[in-house]
Amino acid sequence: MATYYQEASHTFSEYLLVPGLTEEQNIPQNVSLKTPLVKFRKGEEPSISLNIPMVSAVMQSVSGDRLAIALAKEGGISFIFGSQPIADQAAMVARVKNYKAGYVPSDSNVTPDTTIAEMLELLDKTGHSTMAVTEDGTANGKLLGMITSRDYRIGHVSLDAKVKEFMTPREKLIVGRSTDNLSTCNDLIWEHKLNTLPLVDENDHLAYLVFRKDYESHKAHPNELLDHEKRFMVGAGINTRDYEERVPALLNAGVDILVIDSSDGYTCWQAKTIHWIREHYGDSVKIGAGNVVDPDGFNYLADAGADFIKIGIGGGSICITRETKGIGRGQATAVQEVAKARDAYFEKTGTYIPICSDGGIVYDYHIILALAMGADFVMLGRYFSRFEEAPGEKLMINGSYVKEYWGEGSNRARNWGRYDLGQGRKLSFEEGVDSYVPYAGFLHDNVLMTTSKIKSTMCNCGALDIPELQRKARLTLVSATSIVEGGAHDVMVKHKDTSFNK
Ligand code: RVP
Repeated sequence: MATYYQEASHTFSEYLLVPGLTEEQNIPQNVSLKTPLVKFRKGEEPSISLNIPMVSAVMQSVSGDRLAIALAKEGGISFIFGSQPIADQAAMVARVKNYKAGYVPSDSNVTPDTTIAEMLELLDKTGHSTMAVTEDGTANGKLLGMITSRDYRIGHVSLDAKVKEFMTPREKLIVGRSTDNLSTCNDLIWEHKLNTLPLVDENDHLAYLVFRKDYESHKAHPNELLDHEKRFMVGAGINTRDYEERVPALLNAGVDILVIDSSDGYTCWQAKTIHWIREHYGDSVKIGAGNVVDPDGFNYLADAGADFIKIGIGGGSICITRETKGIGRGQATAVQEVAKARDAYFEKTGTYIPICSDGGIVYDYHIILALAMGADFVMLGRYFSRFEEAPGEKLMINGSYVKEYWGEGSNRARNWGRYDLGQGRKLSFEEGVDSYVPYAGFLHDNVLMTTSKIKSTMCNCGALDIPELQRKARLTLVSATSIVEGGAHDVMVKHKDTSFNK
């Protein structure tokens, strides 16, 4: 006979936190959101931790290289989508890894013999008026000078004139060494009142440009998630089919962590994929697995060797898996059950495996509920898809800006590998939709707001970090009527809030 769970499964909106004692030290400035990303042994430190408990979904409409850089700046990590050719995904990873915070490869380069007309054409294309003048006109050629819009006056110079007549020649330039750290660069920028500092290698070839404004931005991001070479960290999604080719290519591009991307991860194919990685790379390659919704799924992937485990089936905003296939579980219940299994596994083996609540975060407060219920971090799709840095198109619909957001199981993404159960990559039926979400501006401003709400609630619960929140949290299920009571009620609201994140 089938097994029946006695309790209904619940979602986040059905819970609230009951505040605990707030003491003097419980102020947002003292709260740490640092959280483990990969498994670790009792008493040891994880080899990778996040500085904020937020990662971006393995989706075409969410995790491209631009969003990955913006999120790493804030202390989280993106998993670059795997539903694209291996070379394209590896190139995206490489772009994140090559983006050195504060050090910019010069993208507008000319030679001394470039004409002013050609230079203006380049300016039009890149929008950058500060150009490096190199021997061969490349970003890493021998540096011969710099030219900026202050060096020539349009309308007063002949378009046939050459760059060399107006540039600041190399001997008059202040330059730094490619090995200089940012604070040395910043000292030079201030000392010589520069806007741009070129950095050269031992052969006087151009390596990077450091801009005054970028140094200031670096200072404004104290949570940056950096590897030991001070490059941004980035993850990538893989599938259980082409990993023998995909994994080496991603590692070659510098990826920091992988995740097997699937709607149902309780499968022998996930175990096989992890075993293959362990066989070829030992523990040096970090790999997450999932998704699961119960202790059996968790224990299976834990025993297979996963470094973190993702929870969630059918809760995603664009996901129709529950409707099409009838599988899934209320996200809050799934997190609670898997958290119990994770704690039991830790007790039994001494290994702590972080868990990630994936999908179904609608309001910011859902994030803190997921954390309080035991998640170490959350994965978000819709949330990030609304931002300027997300790959979707920004459009004006009925007078408001929106971004496109589509599921990996939609006909648009055609990521059938994520959903197939061994039958091959072909269209069976859609498990996701194509949609619009309200445009919400830049990632930085939104993440700052979200994390400040999380910190504030943690103060209400008397918690200074996530483990303390998990120990102290007291959660209560709420009735349908009290959910109504939670919103504005019995008043005529003047300005209806149309934003999705409260
Ligand atoms: P959400 O944040 O609620 O938008 O959910 C994002 C999650 O939804 C993803 O991380 C993934 O687990 C799931 N997803 C992605 N595509 C689809 C689909 O097409 N069904 N579902």
